[in-house]
Amino acid sequence: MINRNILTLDEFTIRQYRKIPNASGELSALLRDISLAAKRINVEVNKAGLVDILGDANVTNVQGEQVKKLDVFSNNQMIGVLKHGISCAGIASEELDDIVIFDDDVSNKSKYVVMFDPLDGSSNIDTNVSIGTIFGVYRRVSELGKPCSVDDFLQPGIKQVAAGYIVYGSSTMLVYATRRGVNGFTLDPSIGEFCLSHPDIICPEDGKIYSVNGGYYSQYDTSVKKYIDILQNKTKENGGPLTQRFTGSMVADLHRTLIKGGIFMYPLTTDNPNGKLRLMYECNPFAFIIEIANGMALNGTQRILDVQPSNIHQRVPIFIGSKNLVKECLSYVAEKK
Ligand code: P6P
Repeated sequence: MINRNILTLDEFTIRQYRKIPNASGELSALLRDISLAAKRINVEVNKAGLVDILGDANVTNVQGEQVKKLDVFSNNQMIGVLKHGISCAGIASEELDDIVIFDDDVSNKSKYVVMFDPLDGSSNIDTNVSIGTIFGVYRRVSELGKPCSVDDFLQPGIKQVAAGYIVYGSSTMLVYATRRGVNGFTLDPSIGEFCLSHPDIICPEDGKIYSVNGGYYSQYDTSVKKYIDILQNKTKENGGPLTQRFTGSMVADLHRTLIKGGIFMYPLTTDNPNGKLRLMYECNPFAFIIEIANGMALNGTQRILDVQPSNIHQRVPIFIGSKNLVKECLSYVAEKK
């Protein structure tokens, strides 16, 4: 029996808004816009096996990756709700080479810009593995009333006002963080609303799961190999034994890490000497969420959130999750530096 007294996402964000004097309500409206796009994406993701929305869109994105039709659909949904809302002056997307400046009277007065990966892990679409949407929200540094600019997007992750993700899995969940905390909302299809199911999420300080692509072991730096060996040889006496889980979908792996604890790693490899995962719309949002939830997120030498971006598509290595595991990791990985 579903408890009808559970707050919907809109009720929750409006209650948060009422606590903040002089708040404009734009952030509540922004999150509502994103949740609408998520519901529409969810419908298509859940029926991908039934209609001709599977497979490739016969285009490659700025990453040189084959774009799936659902990527294109999801990207268009995110842009549509943000462009026609009242809170966003422009966006950057994994799917687009350049930023999109909305440049209309309402958008130019909006306080925020949003960076997102509309459908991360999309290579897993055809095999029904959980995939997700990731977003980060920044207050503009450019003058309100005028079009936003690239400077609004090249801010370090610590400047995020909010960040979140939607995981399209056994259930569809929207998780978002502000500096007031991390909260998770599960989609109740019977009323078409995201409902508060995971209030005040905290990432456990320790964990029993490590998440890394073991197939690249030979390409990792010696210090990373050494740490992976340490993880594989933990016993009951020193916090083990650990389990390895790696789905190939960052949203799925990091949602598990946030809830159950553990460490997720995507280190440098010889194939990806700068790392594979993107700073602005994959690593920064999750680093913000995990830090607010009492976890840690590093690039091997510094906080992910302190990295000063030079371009919207730059990649970084990432070590993220339970505070004690990331600290232990750093003691090996930073040694190499
Ligand atoms: P690999 C998906 O393509 C993605 O960007 C992340 O979601 C995922 O964690 C990673 O790449 C998987 O990369 O090289 O292990 O297949």
